[in-house]
Amino acid sequence: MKLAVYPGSFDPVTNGHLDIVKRGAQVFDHVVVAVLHNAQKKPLFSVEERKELIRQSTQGMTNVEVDSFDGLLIDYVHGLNANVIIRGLRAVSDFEYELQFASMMRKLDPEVETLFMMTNNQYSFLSSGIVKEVASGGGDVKGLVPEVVEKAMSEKYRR
Ligand code: COD
Repeated sequence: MKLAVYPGSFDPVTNGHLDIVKRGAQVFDHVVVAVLHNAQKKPLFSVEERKELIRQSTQGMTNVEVDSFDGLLIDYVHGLNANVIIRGLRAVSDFEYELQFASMMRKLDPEVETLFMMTNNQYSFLSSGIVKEVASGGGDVKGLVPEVVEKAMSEKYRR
């Protein structure tokens, strides 16, 4: 079985992320969307909330599973017995970090391949950060995030 891990912060998941999940699920038998549990960062959504939002947004994608991890990604990938990591690429600005990321992964385990999928053009400007910025100011994020995320963000920012 060809298993791939799509790791990220997903705070929150956007339609850009979901496009990568959907396309990844067409290439691999099984895709695990893995949410980083990063105690140092102050996320808008807890890990459980982020996982639930991804679960609701990937309903119907039968070969997609949602999980979380902490510590090193490579250890998590080994624990799943996976050998592919999916990453999304938006613009040239992503390239430097992603090259560093993929090179470090190869150094840690040459058997694990980091595979890049180019963003869908309509989502090339989209990031969780920019979506939060707009939503926190009361702006319209319709079409940029799933409806469940739109609702969850408006509840967070209303408080
Ligand atoms: N279109 C296409 N792809 C997109 C879009 C979009 N609009 N938005 C985001 N993406 C891609 C990103 O490029 C990325 O590949 C992925 O989706 C997830 O994005 P984020 O922003 O939610 O998550 P990141 O990039 O912050 O995730 C970083 C990790 C959590 C994977 C990383 O920090 C990690 O693995 N940490 C654990 C510790 C570790 O092992 N570190 C060593 C890494 S070398």
